[in-house]
Amino acid sequence: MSRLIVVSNRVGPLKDSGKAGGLAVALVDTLRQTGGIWFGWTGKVSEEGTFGLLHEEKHRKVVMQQIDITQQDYDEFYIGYANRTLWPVLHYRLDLAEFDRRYEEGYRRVNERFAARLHPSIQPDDTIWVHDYHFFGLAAQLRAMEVENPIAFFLHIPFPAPEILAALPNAESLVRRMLAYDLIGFQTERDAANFRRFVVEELQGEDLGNDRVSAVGREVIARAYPIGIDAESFAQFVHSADARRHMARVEKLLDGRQQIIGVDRIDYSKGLPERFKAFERLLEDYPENRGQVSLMQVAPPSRSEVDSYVDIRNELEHLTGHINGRFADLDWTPIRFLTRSFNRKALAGVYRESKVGLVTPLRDGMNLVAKEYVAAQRPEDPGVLVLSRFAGAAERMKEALIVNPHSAEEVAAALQTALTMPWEERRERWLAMYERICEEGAHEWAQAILSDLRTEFAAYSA
Ligand code: ADQ
Repeated sequence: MSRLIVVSNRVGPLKDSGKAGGLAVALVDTLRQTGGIWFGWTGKVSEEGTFGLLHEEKHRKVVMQQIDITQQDYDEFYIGYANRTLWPVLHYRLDLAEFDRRYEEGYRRVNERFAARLHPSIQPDDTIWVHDYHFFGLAAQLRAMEVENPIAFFLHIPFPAPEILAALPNAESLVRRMLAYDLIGFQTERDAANFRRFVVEELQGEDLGNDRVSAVGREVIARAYPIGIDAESFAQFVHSADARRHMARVEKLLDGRQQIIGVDRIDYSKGLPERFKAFERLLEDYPENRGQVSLMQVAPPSRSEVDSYVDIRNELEHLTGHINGRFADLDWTPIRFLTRSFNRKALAGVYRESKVGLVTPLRDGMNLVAKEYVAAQRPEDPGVLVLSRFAGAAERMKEALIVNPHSAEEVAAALQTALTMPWEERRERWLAMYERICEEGAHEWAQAILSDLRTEFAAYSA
């Protein structure tokens, strides 16, 4: 099998420190099978930027290569185009999107520079796999440098309907450049279909069937590959000392009451204010839960350089104060809002002690918290997942209680159903989801993409 090169904005860690997410572990394992390179940004800003030192670290057949970017790249490419333009547009939030020519130019410049720095490491037989919205243009830049290797792309976030994407001033040229990839993977069938529709409708391309489209002299596969987690390992975390310590703390805190858990980065796509209001609605519409059920929301801040992220944190603090002020009692706090992160083992313990997993993004590529919550449950007494229909995860987790996160009334009713669900039904729903997430794990996901890419490419070049 040919050597693999993975490119993503942030890389690693190469060694499983217990902090690495399932995705990082799956990618490192995949890289180890063939040997390879994981290429990306150091996370640091320096004067030389992409012209500076190539930081290299090797561990068991995998080389991690990273470069800095300049302050200007950081402002225009990372904070600018990636987080202020693409992230909101791809999450259907045109109201929050900022369009600025400098961001667009910064994005193109950084894609070009990353391609130029990666180029000397590429050998003729390598397979290349690029990740996420930071690098839509990377393959086009590599092709311009006469790289003919098979190149796959995977988009971790949604790909919106063409009617939404068309609002992006350079949408057509962005998608045209994406056609330089050989295979483009999406989280859901809907995302893949949106992409194919864009190619047909906006680029006058052709739908060739079997997830293929052609336009501008290129033919690509645009197919859904829903990302998974290593569910069995995550389930094992609950037996760790860290998990047990956290379970004991939560148990003591709850003292026989029930807990609903939410775990998300603070991000407007995650529907957090709507979630808090739905919990308030639960206490209004079903007063028997007052004093009995609390919501724990674990939400570490992210992207604080972007105003809308600061606004949402302020709004959440305000809502927590309002709801707690309205309902709290001597020995019961309705909402616990924790702006910190936990290691993955501790998190598994917190999920397990929570009767309901509440995952209500307004839009989400997949949402791995939904899968982690299911993996961490007690088989003999599982909790219930309440899941937004707008999370990619909802496409294959139909046994969750599926809700419209914009309706406080509907989410409150689903929470009440979850809190009172009989054991047989809880167990049946949980088992169906658990079995499926075990079958559709992170390794299977990576293998499916790479095997389709290699098969296609072999057929094409024969
Ligand atoms: P994210 O938007 O980051 O990922 P998600 O899929 O939920 O969303 O993954 C978040 C991860 O961070 C989970 O593994 C979760 O456990 C962890 N996490 C969140 N808060 C935490 C905390 N306080 N402490 C510890 N860990 C925490 C993007 C896309 C998603 C897509 C993933 C993977 O937006 O839609 O599912 O990539 O493709």
